[in-house]
Amino acid sequence: GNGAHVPVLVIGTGYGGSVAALRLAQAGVNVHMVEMGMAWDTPGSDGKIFPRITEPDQRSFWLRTRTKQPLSNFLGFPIDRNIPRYTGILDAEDFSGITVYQGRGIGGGSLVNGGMAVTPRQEHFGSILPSVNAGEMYTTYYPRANATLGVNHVDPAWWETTACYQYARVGRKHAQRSNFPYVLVPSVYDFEYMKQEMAGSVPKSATDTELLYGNNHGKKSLQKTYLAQARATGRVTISPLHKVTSVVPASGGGYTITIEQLNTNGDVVATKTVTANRVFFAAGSVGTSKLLVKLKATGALPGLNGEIGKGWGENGNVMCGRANHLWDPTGSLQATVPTGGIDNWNAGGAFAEVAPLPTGIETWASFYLSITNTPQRAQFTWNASAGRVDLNWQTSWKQTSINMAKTIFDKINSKEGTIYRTDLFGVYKIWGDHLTYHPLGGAVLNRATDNYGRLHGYSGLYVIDGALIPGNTTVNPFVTITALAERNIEKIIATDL
Ligand code: FAE
Repeated sequence: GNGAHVPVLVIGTGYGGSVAALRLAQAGVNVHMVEMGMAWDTPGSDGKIFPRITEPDQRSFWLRTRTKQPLSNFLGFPIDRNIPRYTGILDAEDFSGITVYQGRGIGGGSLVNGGMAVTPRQEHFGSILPSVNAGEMYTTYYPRANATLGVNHVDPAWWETTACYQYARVGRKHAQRSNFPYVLVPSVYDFEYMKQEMAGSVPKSATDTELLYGNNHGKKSLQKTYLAQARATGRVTISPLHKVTSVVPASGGGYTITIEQLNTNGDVVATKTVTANRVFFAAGSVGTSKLLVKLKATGALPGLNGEIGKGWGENGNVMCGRANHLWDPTGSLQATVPTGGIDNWNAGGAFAEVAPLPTGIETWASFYLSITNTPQRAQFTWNASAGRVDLNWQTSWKQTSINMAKTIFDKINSKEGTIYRTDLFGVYKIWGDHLTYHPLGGAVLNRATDNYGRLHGYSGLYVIDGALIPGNTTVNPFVTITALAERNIEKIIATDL
């Protein structure tokens, strides 16, 4: 409540925040978590908590009156539609050069993401987090993260035959015919549940176009893993629809946190202050960076160092589709959870996930989200006249990512005698170069913070989310965010409490 004092306040309930809350609670510390999004525990009028990808409604988007679907077009036609303004689950946050997609609600990105739970190859780890001991990560913290996240592997024999992964097998065939390795990747979607979906014995989720706006079954979001364990300790409370706007040193020690309570229209209905001995910034790369940049520039935390806001990258995300021949249908039933990728990282700088196009009809299209080794990094800055934080990313910077993705798809197209789809992101537009799903950086480890996420300039302030990672993880990021948080919180509990 207003005026309360808590030992630890965690801003945000995504991967970093959930790791911090669970491990602190297990160490006997009471934790309060503040989450700007909704709780996502109550069904809507259709009896479901989350809508399908094919039927976006008010639950789908954060405070928008029109959907902003990542795939904006089909057969060249725009598919966005008007929706009531609501504190929905997916935020398509627009900066001048890029739209950053993020989850909003208890569980953060785990509510909306594809569930691909990929540990980077150890040989690449030095390029991801150069100041972190790789040996410890691969023997202790990656295994701990994978176990607690409930990561599982698809049964290869089932994958080879099920109708819902025909699109993935077509993706593998084309990769291998061009001599690219195709790797099956682990997931937090329960593949035993998916088998039962296909057998017709349980309610369908991934095989009924659920993803992006939440999964009603099957996906082990943080609500079912870290946060369930955290709540079970009895030491963790969570306030949804509460947004942190300020953190300042308190006169008696610790910090005073200002929090706005929102209604589902996004209006501020109350402003509260709480004091805490320690504050963990876990609002995601964008959320944490925006807060820290504003607090430094406006004099709330002037002692933060000059690295705040720097080192932001988008994991080199770029999307594209290919048009297959009529003898290569990708299937009208496509599980929304991707299971594999094409690895051309060392030779071409690209790891391309073979993604679904769950339209319910045969499209003869293969669709891909590439993660690329682009060197481009952007910076968040305070725009005093507009009273907001800007990001200086340029859309043209995606050209390096496009070139890297082309090392895979130009070769496949030439081998198969096929072409790129031009109807998915507009009219005659091949590349989805306007967005990212993987924001990383802005308060980089060992620069804005020490080597364990302690913010320079203020004792008791920590960063513990994707903002710590300088822009790229070579693969999908949440396992690395989780593992790094496990490493850092272990050190912080051992030495700071
Ligand atoms: P995050 O999960 O974003 O959590 C931050 C939380 O803080 C959110 O719940 C915010 O609402 C909340 N918040 C922000 N500001 C405030 C504030 N001022 N006050 C209170 N609360 C606040 O951060 N990654 C993978 O590894 N595999 C995938 O298959 C995958 N697919 C994805 C698909 C989509 C569509 C999207 C959007 C992302 C995907 N990702 C995937 C990325 C992954 O979800 C993301 O890297 C992590 O969720 C980031 O974790 P953090 O803990 O940094």
